[in-house]
Amino acid sequence: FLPHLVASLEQVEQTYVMVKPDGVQRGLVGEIISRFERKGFKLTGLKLFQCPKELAEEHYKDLKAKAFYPSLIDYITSGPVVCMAWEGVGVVASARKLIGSTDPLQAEPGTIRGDLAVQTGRNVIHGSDSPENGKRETALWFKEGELCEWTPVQAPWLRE
Ligand code: IDP
Ligand code: MG
Repeated sequence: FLPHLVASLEQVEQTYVMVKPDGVQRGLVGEIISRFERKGFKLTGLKLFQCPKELAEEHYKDLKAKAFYPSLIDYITSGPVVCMAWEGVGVVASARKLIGSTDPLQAEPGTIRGDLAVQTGRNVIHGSDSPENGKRETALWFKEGELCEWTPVQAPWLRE
């Protein structure tokens, strides 16, 4: 039994995180990126981007039947977003914890939505809800060549 081998077999995940237009307009981009940076995950993609309507519709296709869907598409396309791809063991669930509950009034203090937002329709950030969606959404929002494979110098100081 070799613990370091078991650790190296742990699944490295990808998640897609996005500062929504309200977060960009409110000047929260640096604050939000720094929370993920300080946690210790690896940034593999980053861009400021005006989302076309078709992409917003594809991203949120599971919510198409909801009454708020049209206003959600308007919201996401109302100004530039900041698209991020983050990588690491356990990054999908951990990012969701850093982000907090969908309704910012229910989100715990210390989370991004709990600290920085008040309404579900202006909840400043998106994060993928499963490893499968992390891969799917990263591929949806980033083109080939926009992601970087690299080794942060801090890697041996984050995981034994
Ligand atoms: P999540 O972003 O926490 O994963 P989802 O249920 O997947 O939450 O909903 C996606 C997004 O749709 C939310 O982040 C929010 O912007 C919007 N949304 C969800 N529920 C409502 C609602 O009841 N009113 C308005 N917007 C909503
Ligand atoms: Mg969701």
